[in-house]
Amino acid sequence: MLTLLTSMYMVVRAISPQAEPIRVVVTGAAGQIAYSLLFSIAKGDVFGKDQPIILILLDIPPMLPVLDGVVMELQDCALPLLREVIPTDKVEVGFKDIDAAILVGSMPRKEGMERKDLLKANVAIFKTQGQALDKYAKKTVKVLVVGNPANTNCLIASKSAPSIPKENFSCLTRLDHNRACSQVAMRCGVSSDKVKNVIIWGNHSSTQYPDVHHAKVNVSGSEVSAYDAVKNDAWLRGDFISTVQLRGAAVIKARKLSSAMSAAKAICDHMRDIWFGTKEGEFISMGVYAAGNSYGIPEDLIYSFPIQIKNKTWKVVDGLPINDFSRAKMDATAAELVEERDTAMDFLSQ
Ligand code: NAX
Repeated sequence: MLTLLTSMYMVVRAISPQAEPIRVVVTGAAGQIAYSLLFSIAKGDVFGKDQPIILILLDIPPMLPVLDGVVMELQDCALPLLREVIPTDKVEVGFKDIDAAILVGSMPRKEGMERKDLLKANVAIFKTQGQALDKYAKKTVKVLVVGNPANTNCLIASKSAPSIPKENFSCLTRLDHNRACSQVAMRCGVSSDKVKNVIIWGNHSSTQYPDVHHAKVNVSGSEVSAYDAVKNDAWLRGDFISTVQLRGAAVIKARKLSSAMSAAKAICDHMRDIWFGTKEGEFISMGVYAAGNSYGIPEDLIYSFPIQIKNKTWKVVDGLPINDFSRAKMDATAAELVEERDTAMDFLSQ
């Protein structure tokens, strides 16, 4: 009976018209990450190869002429899934009926700018965008915050959108996760897909804690712990951690521009996992709402945890043993987030 139903479903699917388009907004759409990202989204790498898309590109008014150029290029790609591209500087247009929001645009740190002033400017941006999500987006919208400080910006957006479940908001630490996978893979002389279950704990900042105590590496067909595969505990507890923590700064130093290609790839990985789920037995890292019941992390933060996703719903992978070395680092990054949140909340209430 089940086989019959499955084959009937496949026939209906084969002859039915393509799915309704979904509406996806990317903010900061005239910027460098978006330039690497939009093509992948529009060609089906994130939401599926048979999912038509309406792309909405949101940026600030001075960037509208640049957005026109991006629109022309997307049109010139002649991508069958791309049904419409809408450039705008208005949140009421940008967030109308959207299914997914990728919030890349934020206020960059300018020369001589204090950390507090940067936070203040970003609270204003993410409050406005959160309110617009609340008012105009579908209640099922999945929101990914990339613009820095990503964790706190995500928290502010979520607090400003009380009608959308907190669980629908997440922030990007997948780039850090991918960096950690790649470092271990290169060290072991294997491809990066042979490394799984690394964890980025905490803030997307230099206090983040890249942890491989639960990671596995497939070496010549057999799975071993990352510590056994690397065979160099000093490196794993020292240079490995600082390399991942400071990778963004190293890219800026070399390229004179911040990570864009790798950030775009990580955004695609993150959103695709939300849409289609994580692989069986594997977990990834993303910043999610901490409810105060996982690993002793204080509540009301957006904190990066090991995460599994099924049916567009994430859960923290709980119960992993944590040693003293890890505990101290997980707490240090949480403390930074608490301080950032408290400062941001002062600005939010002003
Ligand atoms: P760009 O400066 O190239 O682009 C940012 C774009 O955002 C600009 O076009 C700007 O006009 C726009 N923007 C500013 N305020 C806006 C607003 N209120 N509404 C809509 N658009 C607005 O920066 P890019 O290299 O693309 O980086 C974007 C953000 O990603 C930065 O905040 C950066 O720090 C952050 N990153 C976060 C990462 C993460 O892992 N969470 C990694 C990569 C990246 O560093």
